Parts: sequence; structure tokens; C-alpha cells
Amino acid sequence: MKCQATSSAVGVHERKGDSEQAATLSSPRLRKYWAPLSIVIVSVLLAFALLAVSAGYRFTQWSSDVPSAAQLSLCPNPTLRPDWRTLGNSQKSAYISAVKCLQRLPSISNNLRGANTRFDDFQAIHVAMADQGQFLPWHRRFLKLFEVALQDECGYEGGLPFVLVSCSQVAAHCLRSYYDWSPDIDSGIPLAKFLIFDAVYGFGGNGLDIPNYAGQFGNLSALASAGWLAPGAGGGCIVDGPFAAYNLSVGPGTSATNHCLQRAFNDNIRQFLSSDMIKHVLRQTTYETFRIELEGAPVTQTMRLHDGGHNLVGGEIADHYSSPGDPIFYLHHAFVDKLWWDWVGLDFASRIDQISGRTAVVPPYTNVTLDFELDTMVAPVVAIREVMDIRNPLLCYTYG
Ligand SMILES: [Cu+2]
Repeated sequence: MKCQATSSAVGVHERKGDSEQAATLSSPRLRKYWAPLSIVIVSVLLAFALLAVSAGYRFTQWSSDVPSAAQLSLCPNPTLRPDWRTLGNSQKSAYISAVKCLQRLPSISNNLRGANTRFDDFQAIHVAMADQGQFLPWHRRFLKLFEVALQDECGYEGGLPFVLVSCSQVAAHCLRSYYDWSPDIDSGIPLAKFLIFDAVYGFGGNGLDIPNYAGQFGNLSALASAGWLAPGAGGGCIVDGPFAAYNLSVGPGTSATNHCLQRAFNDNIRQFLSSDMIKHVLRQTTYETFRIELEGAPVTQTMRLHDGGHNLVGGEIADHYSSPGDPIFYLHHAFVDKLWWDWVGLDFASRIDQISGRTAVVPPYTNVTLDFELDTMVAPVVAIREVMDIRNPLLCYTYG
């Protein structure tokens, strides 16, 4: 009863003036009850404050389309994969030196498909697994293993560079403006003059031109016979740049023979790598149409960005199996991987879990799910769901 009376009194006094309230609270009897009551009031206020903060946190978390890494417990310091064109000459040299380092280190894959070096190991893995159908997630896992090898075994401090993307022109959410390949494609500069083919700070140029040469890989004649596009010049061994002297022992195709790195530039294919093609693929509204419009033939009747990049350079990189024999493969596939991440970012909530496609290129196959396990032969298998977000600690990179 005392408590009720006291509470009532406090209630009454609260409606009085400040001076009268202060005088009332100074009474010894009320001070006795005011102390524990103030604790209750402060506790209630604290509880409301915590609720407000909590509600505010939830609002912050979902107010942005793409949750931040901290909010999702993702890796705090992702490796930045830069546009090749944004690198200074010393950075370009560092990357090329790291690739050449892998080309000197001995294979650890027990002579898988004729591999002699660590660089060959990755090419051999691709030869063995190229008929798997999980196109985008498998290559994401594969590229990360290559990036880690560059860093851990050859001291490379950066992330895997990429080429061929026009960040500022094609994705509204992408605020950075980098010098990239697609303006060159759009402007009509001959392929041979693209900076990525520089003999010193690039990957070297075209293969030796051999008139009427069908190509060691058959891809030149295949292109012509398919009625797609006339073959370009080149086709023989590259004659300059840091990889001209490297002896490939994996490939061509599924064979394992010693051969040089070949290229066959084809300017007729540049139309498939324009900024319009990038806009086209990013406009797709489902993963199913996105992956098809990105990957290209044989599902599509004409080339798309992925197969267009392979065939633009031609030679070894145009081979379905042994394409990683050309170091440009990794930059091109980083570009393809970036497009996937860009596309997800345009509608993150609905696209981060979207996957489709077959488990293999040829029968027997089933439809892939997020639980399908990716096998790279040399690393633990991981479920596709583990490579959906590039900020996952397993991957831990981002694109510049
Ligand atoms: Cu490819």
C-alpha cells in the first residue's frame, strides 16, 4: 500500500512546478523510495534505448541492397582485383614476374596431363575438368586457386588483374572510372595495338602470321567453316613478350606435347566485346539467361563476351581444354567473373542465391544446385553456395 500511495504522490508531484517538485523530493521519506524507483525508471529508459538502437541497426542492415561485409561476417580485408589498365608499369611487371615464377616452379600435380611446372598444373586441371558444366562457379574457384598460388608461392602482393570491362559505362552502381578495353573495341584501334599486348609491360603480341594456316588447334578453320567469321592473321608462335620462350607441355587440346604459345588475332570478333554487349548481358533478369548470354556458343548461335574474348586472341586460348596455356586466360576469366558479380550487385537480394545450368557439358548430367560440389582436383571440394559471394572468407576478394 505504501508503494501505491508513494507512486500516486510522485505522479501528482510530477504535474507540479519544478521548485515544488524539488522540495517534495527532498523529503526524507520520499527520498527513501525515490532511490529504488529511479533505478527502475533508468532501467526502463535504457531498455527503450537498446530497442531503438537495435531497430536502427536492423534498418541500416537492410536499407542497402548489398549488405556490408561486416554485417555478414565476411572477410574484412578482401584482395582488390584491379583493371589491368589501372596498373602502373612496375605493377604490371610484378604480375608478369609472378606468372613467370609459376612457370619456373616444379609441378606438384604428379605429372597431371604432362604438367612440368606450377603454371602447367593449372592448365592441366582445366584440361581435365573442362567438360564440367558449372561454368561460372567452377572458374571462380579455379581462379582463386591461381591467385593464391601467385601470392603464396611467388610473392605477388596484388590481386588477379582483369581486362575487358567498362565499369563506368555499363553499371550504374559502379562509381569508378577506369581505362578499359571496351573503348578500344568501340573506337576501332587494331587489336595488335592494345596495351595488353605490349611486348614489355604486357603479354606480347600476335602469333607469327602463316598464310592459309588452319591453326594447330583447328579453331581458325572451324570459325570459317561455321560461317561465323573469316579468320584473322597470325596462327603461329608468338614472337615477342615475356612468354614467347615458354615451352608448353600441356595441350594442345587434350594432348600433352611440347609446343609454343600460339595466337591468332581476329579483329572480326571485336563486335562481340563491345560495351553494348556488356550492357546486353547485364540487362538479363535471370541467372539462366545471364549465364547463357555471357558464355555464348554452342548454346547461342553467335559469340558472346566469354567465347568472344577467347576467340579474339585465338590460338591456345581459343581451345576449349588447354586455353589456360595463354596467361591472358586468367585476366579474361577475371573479367567474366566480375561481370557475374556486377550482375548480382544490380539486384543483390534476389540474385545472390540464383544458380542454374547442368552439372556437365555432355550427358549424363543433372541440374546444378547450390549444394553441388565443385571439384578442382587439387583442392578440397566446396559447394557452389560457398562461392556465390566473393567476400566469403574462402574467396575474399573484390573488384576495383
Ligand atoms: Cu573460358
